[in-house]
Amino acid sequence: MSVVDHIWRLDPFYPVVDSVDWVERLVRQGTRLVQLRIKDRDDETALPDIRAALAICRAHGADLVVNDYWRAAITAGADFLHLGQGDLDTADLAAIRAAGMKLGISTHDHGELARALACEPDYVALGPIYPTTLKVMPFAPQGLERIGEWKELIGDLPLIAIGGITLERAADCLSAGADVIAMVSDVTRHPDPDARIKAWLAATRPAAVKA
Ligand code: 3NM
Repeated sequence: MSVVDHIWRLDPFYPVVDSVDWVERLVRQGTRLVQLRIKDRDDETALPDIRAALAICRAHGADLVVNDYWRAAITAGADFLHLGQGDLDTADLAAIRAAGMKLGISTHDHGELARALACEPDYVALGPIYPTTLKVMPFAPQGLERIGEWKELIGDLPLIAIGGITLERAADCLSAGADVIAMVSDVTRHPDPDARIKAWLAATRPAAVKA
């Protein structure tokens, strides 16, 4: 698959959620790209949820990205995997590639970017762009300029921006060079998540067409 195909395939609205219920709620409304980020399980206990989320996404024509649990992702036949830098210590990249999965990797500084690029990922995530309340982070907010710098460094690889991004901040991140906006709380902790999902979808359609 060429880089252009990647850009076409990755939707600019990329919510990250921790349950199959959230995946279903999102894709039923038209979300095209969603990450299942389940915490504190192992491959065996995560597998049923990964299978269920994958089936729901496929039924709705959406792409599911599995965070971590690469063995379960291979077993389930997932198409996309996301790994953090810590996950890279133990992941078998050759097995992941042999399974035909596309790979996204989190980065927070130049050293992590170099390590990620050496893995020949299919996308690179940069965070946290703004302060995030969701995850304890040893990294200061990157800011918008860093998005542009990362985009120059990674060239045509899709760049995912994450961390403290709200719908109101999304346009700035896209203008700065991000191809895709990932978020957790702006959707899942919103007082009216369904309305927020609709608003995100409406706001990101032009970006999807433009890409
Ligand atoms: N990864 P919210 S920031 C899961 O910087 C995650 O790699 C990050 O949550 C990174 O949209 C983050 O609520 C949390 O700020 C994003």
